[in-house]
Amino acid sequence: MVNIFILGPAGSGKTTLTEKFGKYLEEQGFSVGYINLDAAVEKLPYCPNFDIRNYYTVDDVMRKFNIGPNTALIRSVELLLNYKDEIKKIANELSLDKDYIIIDTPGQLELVVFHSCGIEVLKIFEGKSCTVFLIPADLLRSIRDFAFLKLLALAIKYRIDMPIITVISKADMLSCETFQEILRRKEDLLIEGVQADLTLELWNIIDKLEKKQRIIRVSSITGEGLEDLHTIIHEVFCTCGDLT
Ligand SMILES: Nc1nc2c(ncn2[C@@H]2O[C@H](COP(=O)(O)OP(=O)(O)OP(=O)(O)O)[C@@H](O)[C@H]2O)c(=O)[nH]1
Ligand SMILES: [Mg+2]
Repeated sequence: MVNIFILGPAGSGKTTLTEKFGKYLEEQGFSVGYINLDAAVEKLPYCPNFDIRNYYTVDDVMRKFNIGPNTALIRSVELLLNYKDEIKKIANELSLDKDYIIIDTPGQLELVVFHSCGIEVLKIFEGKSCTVFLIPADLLRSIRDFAFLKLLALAIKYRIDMPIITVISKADMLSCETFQEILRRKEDLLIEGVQADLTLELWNIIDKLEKKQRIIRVSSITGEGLEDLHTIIHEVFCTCGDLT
């Protein structure tokens, strides 16, 4: 059994991928459990085995504490820890008969990774765990965008201390050719200027520190990359651990 946390910037396609990837795994004959930790989501495309909204929603939090939406989002992640036992109970039950548990995380990435309570929530889940970090294709316009988001993925890996698989989500919005073209524009980094120098340095750090992982492109619309994603999750836990 593997816990798969779906993490990424707001709107990067976490909830949609939770449903599509889960369905893909089920079609391959695996059994899948679904957990929703996002108290702000209105509608879910999948039927969760655990849904934090059965305990509270962000609207409830705003009303109860008389606070604005942004503070309520922070409070709603802190409140997850009050339901630690409930989450643990369901996760343990699911781990008995599921091959995978997919965990859909709150929209705002920073709530999960900046706040220590977010990290504690991830630790509620026992056993093998990995994170799928989504870099949405619509945020990728230049090599600098890519360098920045890869660096963020690396910082998150450092922060959560768990294998992290970096994936380009919404791949249908960025053709392979355009993406390759963006990568080829590494030469742009040589253009004089502080930003360019910095980007080059950052890129070197990424190359040096990041365990090499082939780039996976996934689309929940076309189904592209779902098989690759499954393969790489398997590779994370196989003895070779080679993700190149
Ligand atoms: N083109 C395209 N759009 C997608 C894909 N996946 C999701 N979307 C769209 O992106 C928007 C956000 O998708 P969600 O799955 O709600 O993203 P999220 O990361 O869960 O969003 P938050 O939880 O609010 O941060 C929706 O309009 C989706 O229809 C994809 O693979 N391709
Ligand atoms: Mg979502």
